[in-house]
Amino acid sequence: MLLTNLKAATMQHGYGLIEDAAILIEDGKIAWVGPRAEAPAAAHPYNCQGRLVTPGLIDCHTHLVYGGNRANEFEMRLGGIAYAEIAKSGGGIASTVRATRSQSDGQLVAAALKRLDTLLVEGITTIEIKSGYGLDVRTEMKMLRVARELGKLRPVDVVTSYLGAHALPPEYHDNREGYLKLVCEEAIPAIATQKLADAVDAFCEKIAFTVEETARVFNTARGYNLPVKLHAEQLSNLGGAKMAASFHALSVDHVEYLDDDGIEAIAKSGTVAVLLPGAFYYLKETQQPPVAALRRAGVPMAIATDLNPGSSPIHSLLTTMNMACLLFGLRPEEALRGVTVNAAKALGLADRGMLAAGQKADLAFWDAERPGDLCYPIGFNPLSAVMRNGKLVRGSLT
Ligand code: DI6
Ligand code: FE
Repeated sequence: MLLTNLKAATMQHGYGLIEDAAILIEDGKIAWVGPRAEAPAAAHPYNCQGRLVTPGLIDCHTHLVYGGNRANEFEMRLGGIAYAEIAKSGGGIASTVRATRSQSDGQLVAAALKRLDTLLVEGITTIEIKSGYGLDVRTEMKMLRVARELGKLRPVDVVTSYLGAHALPPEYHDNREGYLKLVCEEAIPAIATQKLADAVDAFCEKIAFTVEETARVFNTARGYNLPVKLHAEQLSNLGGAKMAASFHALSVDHVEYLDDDGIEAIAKSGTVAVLLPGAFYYLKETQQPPVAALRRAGVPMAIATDLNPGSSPIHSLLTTMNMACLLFGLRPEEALRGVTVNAAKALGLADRGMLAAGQKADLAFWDAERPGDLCYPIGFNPLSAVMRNGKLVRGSLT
C-alpha cells in the first residue's frame, strides 16, 4: 500500500518534516518513506488529502488500571491539605489499594476500558500500564493480567511494569523488611515466570522507598533480566536517578528535583527523562524539572500522562503535550518527540516512534497544518485516522 499526498513528521531529526511525502507499507511495516516525487511505483496509490502524519503516539507512563477514584482527595487538597499529608493519614495510594483489591478482573477491565478509550481517540498506539495498587502478590498479578487483557480488547500495544515498590501496604506498616522480601522473593519471581511484566518500576521518595530499598528491588529485577525504571526526584532529591542510572534504567520519571549529578549519570547511562506535567499541575508544584540542563546534557526527554487517580487524573496526551510546553518550557518539537521517538526509547522499543523503513506501521493522521499545531489547543482533537500495523483501526482517510 502506498500512501501519498501527506505531510510527514518522521521524527528522524527534530520533526523530520517532509512536506509532500509518500509512505510505502508492507506486511504491517513501513517499507519506504520519502518525498512523493521519489516514491516507488504503485498500482493504486492512496491519496491522503495533504494530511499531517506522525508516528502513532506513545503514552509511556500510566497507572491506568485501578479501582475506585480519589475525587474526595482532590477536594481535600483544594482545601489546603498536602498530597503527602493525605498519604500519611491512610488516604492516597492506600485508598486506591483498598478499592483495587476488592474488585474483580472484569470490574477492573470495564473501568480501565473507559479511560483507555478516552486516550485512544487521540491517536495512541502504544501505552505503558503499571501495577502498584494491589501490593499483595495476588492483586499485583491481577492488575498486570488486566493490563495485558486491555491490549487484546483494543487496537493498542500494552507494555506493563510491575510497581510493587509503590507504597508500603497497610498490613506491613511496621515491617518494611517483610514487604521487600515479599516483592523480591515472591512477587518478582512469580511475575517473571508468568511473563506478566515487561519492566520493574519503583517509587523512590520519602513517602515511599529509600534509594537502598529501591536498589535491592532493581537487583532482583536484574536477576530475572527485567529492565528497570524509576519514579525519582518528584517531591525531593534523594539521588534515586543516579542509582537507577547504575542499573541502566530505561527511564527516570518526574525528576523535578533532579540535580546536576543525577543529570550527568543518566546522560552517561542513556536513560530517558520522562516528564509528567499532569502530576506537577494537579499537585500545584512549583519546582520545574531541569529542562535546560537536560537539553544541554543531551538527555532524551519523553512526556506522559501519568494517568492515575491521585496525582494525575488526566486522560489526554495532547493536553499533556500542551502542558509540557507551557509549564515546563518544552518546544512543541520536543513535546512531539516526547510522545513518539523518546517515549519508545523510554519503553526500550526500537521498532516504533519514527517514520522510517523497518518501523512498525503505527501511524496517526491529523487534520493539522504543521506538527507544532498538535500542542496548541486544549480540548480540541484534530485526529482523523489511526493505522496500526498498517491497518486502519480508527477514522478514515477520505
Ligand atoms: N507517582 C505518581 O505520580 C503516582 N505514583 C507515584 O509513585 C501517583 C500515585 C497515586 O497518588 O495514586
Ligand atoms: Fe506515576
